[in-house]
Amino acid sequence: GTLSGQFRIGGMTCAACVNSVEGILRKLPGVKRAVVALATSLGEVEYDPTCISKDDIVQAIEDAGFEGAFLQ
Ligand code: 9UX
Repeated sequence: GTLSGQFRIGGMTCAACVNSVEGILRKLPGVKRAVVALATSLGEVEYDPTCISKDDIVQAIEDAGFEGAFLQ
């Protein structure tokens, strides 16, 4: 099955940041869809929890130099 998670992303200051974060997320194994909004600093990811965890997704965001935190 697929789960959906919303997260806050810190450190995005231009549209290229958004493209970068979306590209990173979409390349992760188990991520089916990722959309990120600059204006709200929010993102949504659909993922297969048997392949990847929320913590893994946050770690990938942070490895790229941004701050990531899943919302409840
Ligand atoms: Mo824009 Mo983001 O020049 O890391 S790409 S600030």
